[in-house]
Amino acid sequence: MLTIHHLGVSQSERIVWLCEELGVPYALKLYVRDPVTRAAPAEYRAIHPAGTAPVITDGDLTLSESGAIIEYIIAKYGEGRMARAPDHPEFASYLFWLHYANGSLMPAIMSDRMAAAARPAGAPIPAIPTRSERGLAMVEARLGQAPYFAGDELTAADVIMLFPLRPSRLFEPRDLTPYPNLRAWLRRISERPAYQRAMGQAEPGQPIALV
Ligand SMILES: N[C@@H](CCC(=O)N[C@@H](CS)C(=O)NCC(=O)O)C(=O)O
Repeated sequence: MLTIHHLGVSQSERIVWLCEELGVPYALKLYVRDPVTRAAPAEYRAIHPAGTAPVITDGDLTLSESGAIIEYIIAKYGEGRMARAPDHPEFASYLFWLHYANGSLMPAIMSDRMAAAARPAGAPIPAIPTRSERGLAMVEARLGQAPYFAGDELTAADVIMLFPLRPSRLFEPRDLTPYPNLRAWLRRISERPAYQRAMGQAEPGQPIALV
């Protein structure tokens, strides 16, 4: 059976949610971050040399990295669900958002955070939109065209995009008032029974509503 090694408040939430959406059976093992450094505990780092969440084990396989895990589960257990095949009109959109989430948006958010932390107090904020602001503008435009990133139905592209877009407990709260389409997407996800089940198990006691 698939085991999801879930580090509290981390990107491994994605994998729990994906399995709940697909109805793939899994065992969930919970790990707690160091309360001071927020790092994964030694027990977690011992599972895979990358030392980061998520990690899954499946028989003899131990796999790290959100995108790889998502593609593995979709290919092995998805039976064509939650993905877009090459002959689907949304195939390219599916690929774009599936890779944009961790390839560009997450690093952009992290580098904006670091730039803000390094800026001397009172220093002017650059007037040009940062990469993450441009990313949010793209997200808002896309979700104005379709309810989900790859069209009419939820796919793995939505699953991977959620973590950098949630007004998160990890990132600074962001005012989403200028992004009504993004807020509607977050609301749609919060209402999904599979998402509610996933969060109930991965983060018991935490609020489920995303907006
Ligand atoms: N690109 C990696 C990023 C993994 C990552 O940075 N995970 C964070 C949790 S959100 C983590 O493990 N932090 C704890 C640590 O580095 O000790 C992925 O998507 O799997």
